[in-house]
Amino acid sequence: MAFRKDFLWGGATAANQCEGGYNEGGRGLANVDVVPIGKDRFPIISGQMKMFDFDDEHFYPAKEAIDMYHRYKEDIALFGEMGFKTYRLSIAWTRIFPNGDETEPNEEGLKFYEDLFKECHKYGIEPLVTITHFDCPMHLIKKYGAWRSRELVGFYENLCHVIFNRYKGLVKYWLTFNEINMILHAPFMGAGLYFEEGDNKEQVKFQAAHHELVASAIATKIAHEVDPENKVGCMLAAGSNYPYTPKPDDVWAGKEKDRENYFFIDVQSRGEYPAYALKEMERNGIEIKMEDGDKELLKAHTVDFISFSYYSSRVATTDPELLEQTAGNIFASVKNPYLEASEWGWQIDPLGLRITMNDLYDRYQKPLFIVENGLGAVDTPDENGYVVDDYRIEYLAAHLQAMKDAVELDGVDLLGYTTWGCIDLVSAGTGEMKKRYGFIYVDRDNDGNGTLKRTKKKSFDWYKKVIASNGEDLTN
Ligand code: P53
Repeated sequence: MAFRKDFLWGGATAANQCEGGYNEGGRGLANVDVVPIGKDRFPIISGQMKMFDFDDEHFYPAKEAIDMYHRYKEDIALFGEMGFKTYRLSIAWTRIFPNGDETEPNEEGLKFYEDLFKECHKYGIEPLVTITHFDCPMHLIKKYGAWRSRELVGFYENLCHVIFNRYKGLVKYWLTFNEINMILHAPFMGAGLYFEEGDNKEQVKFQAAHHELVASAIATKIAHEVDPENKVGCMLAAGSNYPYTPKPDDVWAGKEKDRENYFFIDVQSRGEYPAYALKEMERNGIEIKMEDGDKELLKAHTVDFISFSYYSSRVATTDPELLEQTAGNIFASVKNPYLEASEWGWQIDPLGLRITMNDLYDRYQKPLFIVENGLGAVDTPDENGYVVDDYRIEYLAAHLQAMKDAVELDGVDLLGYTTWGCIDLVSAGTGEMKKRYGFIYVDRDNDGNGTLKRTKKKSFDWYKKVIASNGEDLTN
């Protein structure tokens, strides 16, 4: 048997990509609400173009998303039918603290998630909760400049106090920041950061990252104090870097690229800034302002497990001619000539998952949790809404086989696996509905048309069988 008996099979979503109900239940506005679909999306998410509110020219897919705010019971019932042991979701910060800096939380928001968690437990589903999945209250962005300000640490701490106490006994698995390394690639979407004239962008990003890292350690501390049963994880947008050639310069480039990502997890898991990062910051004139006690906090409250998303491996080179980017991905990467790509240009590499798992396990020696993996593809439903998504089954089966190899042959300790977008939802990178990951089809298009009706795809029954066999039966 490859997987532990209590292996946490499931699926993952994020509040702003599925809930909708953006102005209901007292909810405040967040960065993730005001990122439109279309050509301005990338300049906005990367902090080059300012968008602080809705305008009439753009369409904002997160406003209604797939309306899970009103339909979560139906959706969780379907997850239960597939046999999910866990459901990864995120809390919308602005449902709990609409502005972010209030002293008292919004009861309606708290109640919404309490009901949702109880609904999960009805089906024996353990919630896995991301405290922030890219979202930052708009008010905190306008008033404090988001995570560039130290004050955000205190507001995040308040949020943690409230949710850990309120959901004690209902939630045991927590992730502090989704894809914490995304702050480097999509600073507005990832952390509410935008830049002013004359800003040293790297300085701003790394100072903001320090605030998130401290906030993450404080969250871990409080989680353990409130309930020793709580398990807290960091979350990395992972995918190991391959050197383009055996040329030592390319190998070195790969190592540097990996370290760009590992930096965050090194702090969260080993509890201190790694020497290579300190040296590099020194060379680049980046100075992290720390407060007394920060270093001790980071050291004392490291994470219990390492979670990550994996969609693809990456390639590094020093050859400028090859620095062509793979299309449709926030992470610029060099094309790997040995791999096929998805319709969005994301290169498909199941063995890369095994490599990535081994790299992370070798480095941290803590249990891993794969909290995102999947294929974004165009689905064509028949007249009954049924989708024959053999391509998705094929992608997932190959990745599950690689994951099994990492556990069975390499001895990696793995807590669970949640596929990304187990129900179709809005794409974070592009804002499209058309880029679907789900086992459950949602009738909605890029422009917001559709009945929002849910239908099972072929992969629904396949994944059900995978879970029932605890990963033994991967056949289509
Ligand atoms: P979409 C880029 C690269 C790796 C992970 O992405 C990424 C992104 C953002 O596009 O984000 C994670 O929706 C993220 C999810 C996101 C998912 O990957 O662009 O945690 O919110 O939806 C897939 O296809």
